[in-house]
Amino acid sequence: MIHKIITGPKIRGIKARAQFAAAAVTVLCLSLVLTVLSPTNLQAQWGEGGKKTEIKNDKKEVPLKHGAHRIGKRTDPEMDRWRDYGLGEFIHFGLYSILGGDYNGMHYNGASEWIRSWNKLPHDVYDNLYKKFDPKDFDPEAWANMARQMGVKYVTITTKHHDGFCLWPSKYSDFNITKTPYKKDMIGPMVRAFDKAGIDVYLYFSVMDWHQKDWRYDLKTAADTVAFNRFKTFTKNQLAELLTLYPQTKGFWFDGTWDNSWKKSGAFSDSLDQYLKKLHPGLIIGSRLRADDYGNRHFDANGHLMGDYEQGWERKIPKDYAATRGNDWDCVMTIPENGWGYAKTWLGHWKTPYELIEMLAKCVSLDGNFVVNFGPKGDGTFRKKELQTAQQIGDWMQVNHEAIYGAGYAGWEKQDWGYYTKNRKDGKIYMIVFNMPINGALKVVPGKKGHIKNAYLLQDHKNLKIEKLDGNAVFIHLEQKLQPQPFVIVVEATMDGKALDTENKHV
Ligand code: FHN
Repeated sequence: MIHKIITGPKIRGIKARAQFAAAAVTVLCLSLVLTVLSPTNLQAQWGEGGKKTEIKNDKKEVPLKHGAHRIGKRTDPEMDRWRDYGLGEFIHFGLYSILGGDYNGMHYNGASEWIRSWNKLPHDVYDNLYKKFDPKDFDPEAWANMARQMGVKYVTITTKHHDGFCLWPSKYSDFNITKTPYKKDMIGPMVRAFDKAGIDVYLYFSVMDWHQKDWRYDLKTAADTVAFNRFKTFTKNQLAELLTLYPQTKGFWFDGTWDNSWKKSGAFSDSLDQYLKKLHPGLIIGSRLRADDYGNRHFDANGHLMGDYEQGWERKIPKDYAATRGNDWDCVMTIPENGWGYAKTWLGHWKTPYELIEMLAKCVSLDGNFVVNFGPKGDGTFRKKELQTAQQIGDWMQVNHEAIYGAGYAGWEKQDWGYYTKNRKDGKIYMIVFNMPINGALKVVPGKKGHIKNAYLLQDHKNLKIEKLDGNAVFIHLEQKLQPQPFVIVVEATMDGKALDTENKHV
């Protein structure tokens, strides 16, 4: 455009030419200033220590109609509450729970909830499983109780997985629970039981729906587009239905949004996001729902998060704070290696409660929530191993929850003994210790201006000896032999650069 202004019009007369040149230079300078100062050209870089530095980026932002709605975190009370959860529970329950990964004496090696896609199991056999769906021993209060004892603050329930089977009486699909021998709604009683137990409820919803004839993986023909438009309306109706039936819902956990058909529907998913939030103010939706104008998911073409938190951490945890890009995020984790629905046989390694607690500590230390998945059996009860895992996590949380709830990234230099977390409100620092050094001395290097004032064990509030090292680093000495389980030390520190007399201090 500037090029056009300079070379385009024919200018007569010296004065006019001089005026024009001056105007062109002004336009050029202004646009340069705007380009450099525009927020789109100042990007945040996240480094260890939680330092956010603005870096200049000459790359121009791509204009988008359906990009991120916001740069930076949501700051409303609903999202603050989400951020403080720390620990969550995921539940995968559906028709696949009946088979438990086995069919006709054969074992399916994939995740059991995907068994319908196995070429050894005919689709019509799977789709008729609803005739056998009768979780007689389902007790929503018992499910909520187990979650409460485990110490979870939120639960995500599968309302409909990829197979399209609805655990609620949807008037938009016949493939729903009322057609089963069980007949009754399962989602309502679950929502109410969890809500009563003080656990926030999120609804898992798979957009991809293998049962709907209008579902398409891609849109290659005009007929595909027509069918998929019907599918979009169906999806929107089901979601509105869920919010109407279960107003306690705090958010949706979307899945099955990776196919081209959905990636080409960025305008629709954008409007759907806005529609649902209007219908249900405060609703929380992660980054799996939307696609931008170019089909990018999670992050738009300019690298901005499209959603209220990043939802890409499935069975993996960011390696450090920089990898989180300073966003809200959650990690969803299976207890066996892979597989979310019930599998009669857990092949391979299954994570121990302490392994899961270490993952929880790592997630919270990096400002994320950690969500452990459970796959109840077809009769509606949990396998023993899952009950024991929940119980042991709960026992640990009972003593140490202070280091998890309302806590996040501390910004102190990571040490090999474990993870720091920091309470967002009072700034208390927690050390969650997993690897005890042989000399019983835990090195702590607080941020530049930090000075350790006091340290005590969370489990019994016994004060610990602090030994001063170089600079403001210290050793915290454990003088008692602790159980071989993760424990927490609470650290009180000043962060204003003022040193306190802590040398060899027994407090
Ligand atoms: O395919 C699903 C899988 O079955 C499970 O529901 C997980 C949970 O995060 N999500 C999908 C894959 O991303």
